[in-house]
Amino acid sequence: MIKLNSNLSILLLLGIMGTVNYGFAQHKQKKLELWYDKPAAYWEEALPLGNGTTGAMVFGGVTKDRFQLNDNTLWSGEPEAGNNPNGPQILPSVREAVLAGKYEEAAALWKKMQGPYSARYLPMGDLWLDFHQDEKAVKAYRRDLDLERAVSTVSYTYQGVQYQRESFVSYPDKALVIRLKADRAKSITFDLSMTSKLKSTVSAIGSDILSLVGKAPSFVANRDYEPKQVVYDSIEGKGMTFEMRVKVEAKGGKVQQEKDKLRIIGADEVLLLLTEATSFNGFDKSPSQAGKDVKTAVNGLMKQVAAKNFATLLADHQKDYRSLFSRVDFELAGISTHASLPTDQRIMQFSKGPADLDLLTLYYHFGRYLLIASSRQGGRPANLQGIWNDHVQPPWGSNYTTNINTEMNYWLAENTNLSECHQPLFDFMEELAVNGAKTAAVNYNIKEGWVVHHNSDLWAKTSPPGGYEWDPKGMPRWSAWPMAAAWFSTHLWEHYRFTGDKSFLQNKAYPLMKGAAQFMLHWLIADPENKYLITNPSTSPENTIKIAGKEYQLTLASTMDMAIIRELFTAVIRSCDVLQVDPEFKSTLEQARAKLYPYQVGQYGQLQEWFKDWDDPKDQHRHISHLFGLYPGNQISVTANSELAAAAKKSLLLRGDVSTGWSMAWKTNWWARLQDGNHAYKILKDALNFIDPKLDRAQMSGGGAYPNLFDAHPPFQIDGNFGATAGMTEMLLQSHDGAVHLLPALPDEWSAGHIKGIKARGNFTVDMDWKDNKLQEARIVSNIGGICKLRTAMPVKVIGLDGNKAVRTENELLYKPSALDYHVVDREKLVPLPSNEIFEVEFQTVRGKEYRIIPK
Ligand code: FUC
Repeated sequence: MIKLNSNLSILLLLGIMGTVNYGFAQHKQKKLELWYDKPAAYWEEALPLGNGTTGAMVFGGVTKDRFQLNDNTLWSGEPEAGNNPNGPQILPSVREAVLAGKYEEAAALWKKMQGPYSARYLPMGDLWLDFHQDEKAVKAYRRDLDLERAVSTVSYTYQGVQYQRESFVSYPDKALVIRLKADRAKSITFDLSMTSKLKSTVSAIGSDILSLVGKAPSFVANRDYEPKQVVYDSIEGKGMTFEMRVKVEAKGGKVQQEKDKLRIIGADEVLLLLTEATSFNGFDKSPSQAGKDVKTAVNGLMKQVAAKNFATLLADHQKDYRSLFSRVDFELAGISTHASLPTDQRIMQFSKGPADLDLLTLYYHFGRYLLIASSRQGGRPANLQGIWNDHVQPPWGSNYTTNINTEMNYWLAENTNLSECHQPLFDFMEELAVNGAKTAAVNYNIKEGWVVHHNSDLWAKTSPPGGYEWDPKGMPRWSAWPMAAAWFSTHLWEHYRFTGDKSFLQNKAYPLMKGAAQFMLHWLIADPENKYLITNPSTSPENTIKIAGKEYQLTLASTMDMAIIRELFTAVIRSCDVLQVDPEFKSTLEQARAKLYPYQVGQYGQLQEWFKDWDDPKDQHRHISHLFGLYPGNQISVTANSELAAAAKKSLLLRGDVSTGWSMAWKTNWWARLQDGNHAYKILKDALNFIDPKLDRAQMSGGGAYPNLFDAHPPFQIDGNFGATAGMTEMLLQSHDGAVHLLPALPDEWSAGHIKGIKARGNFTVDMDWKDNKLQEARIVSNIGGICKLRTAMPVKVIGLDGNKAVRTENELLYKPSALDYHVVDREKLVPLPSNEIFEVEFQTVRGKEYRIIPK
């Protein structure tokens, strides 16, 4: 085993990099791979594979290898709406208490309106390969994840034989595929077994298949991640069933069945194929009463995958994966000081010297890799842990937490050219709209539109959640938040702005967006003291309001509420124009939007979080929800509403940089929007703070990266990975503000580099090269035509315009935020914004044509 804990060994390794011989091929270390010199001892060291449904964490063990497995439809429980018919009686008293300033009373009343917490996303099981080899006698061990191929490889030498195991999870063939090879015949011997933390039985089918049949609990009532006893529903049969099967195809040697194991003896090469199915049959169907036939499903899947040989399976997997991953290329020039180190050691070194820019671009690509692996068309959206979870009681249920986390999972979908991977969220919204219409009617007596609260699950739960089982009361400061349908709906509009897909807008997006807006029209109430429309009750997610030394959970008209509603109404109003529909509804929305309680700039020059200037300048809370309008919203920018941008900047400065993983990722995006590349970059660097998985550090501050580059809240939460990749893209390209802005927030230390294949609103594909911190050349492909307004830091020339006679029309996808009404307490307190010089050029594009942009 290679140990790299001394400078000498680092030098030795530097010497051999690029030519290490692993027997089967010269392994040339690749830029886009995560690699390690020892097996994973902790889950956060294992490497993730996935196809949007099946997730596998590869440990690469030598004595015993482990593939920890998930299926993203395996959740606890059954459909359970949790709606509360007492809501319409209670709501007026909550509102009255809020208006009277009796916030404690309001919070106590709200608790009576809460339903259950979400169901839990569950681990399916483990596949074990027991080699009985002595780890100490292993040489030249290497374990990697190649991001260009989505294949993990483990290789080592043992007693003079070179072994190699390659694994991948195929989207076209819906299976985990593992191939074991050795460079000497008859050398592959191991025991194959399966286990699950859930109730299960294992049996052999014929001589070459193992099957694990399991049952999910109805709910999990225990606060330990690994409860010793999982509570199953007392009603016989309730809860989901599942099965996973593994088939052995051995060349040479023999396969024997031994109780619930298969023993592979003296094979030359072995192929393992694993497929699985659950009885999940739709968000509104009981998986036990009206579930899918698991056996038939898993049989069908196995038949499909077993019909192909390894080479075909791999080729089909590569073709599918690369069609998404290879769209983008991103490199930063510079000396990568630690390029030769295993990835975990590289992360440890990251903060110590000049920045390892290649690690940063690896982290960037890893974000895209994870989205492709956890969110594919036809599947469920990525949850708090994507699709990878090893806990029976995962943190926060590994659910869909909707007050930031689920949305952040999709921030990179459009701008990093993975639009298709956004689809599972849109499909989920259609289910949420069905349940959310019932919650709106039952809980609030609102008969139009749909609502989603703080968290959801496989059953598309929409009711306001209560606490966990051990804290049945829950917290109104997160529960009283009916804003997720509205926020999700802005994703539909963004998808339209990036693709220009009118049929998507008309058929899928508009009905959902309209429903979310209808709910909000009913939810808003007139403030009795002035002309404004406000929300009541209202929270600013998970933060408390401190007034005269006391902390409260609920109030009215938080800045985030108003910003989300403004964003949604704008999107629906514009959709009405594009689709030429619903003129009356449009005008109702326009009138309502004009009356929304406006932004306030408070006493410290900060963007106010609350209805009144209650902001605590020492508050370091991870949620800074009042900056929604700066990002991901498109209301505040350096050029549009710049005083509000200055106030947002002050809020960010007050909150500080270091926080949980996802919070830092959000901050990266905000600083990018403020066009301060150096500050965005500083926070990115903080996000690569090494988090040791040995330490139990579940906490609300100080996130970073685990050895496998998974984002640490801590604990592991995938949103930080996605948010950081989105943020790096936002540093290099923006298009929310009426123009395609090239290199809007380039940090000084990223002096040279290139990025290719990223997307701007208006459906432009953008490539850029820069050097000495200046744009050298950009290439813009116009995928649907339309005017392109470009913004750059220097005057540029557009090449390729010749013969372009198309008529100029406004590009409705590239609009500027409208001017806003707002109030500033003291203009003297406003902090300055970067005064970067900006040049603009506008040209009509033709569909399918490429334009070159060079400095003048
Ligand atoms: C929200 C956040 C927490 C965590 C959880 C899943 O509640 O406030 O930090 O990310 O979601």
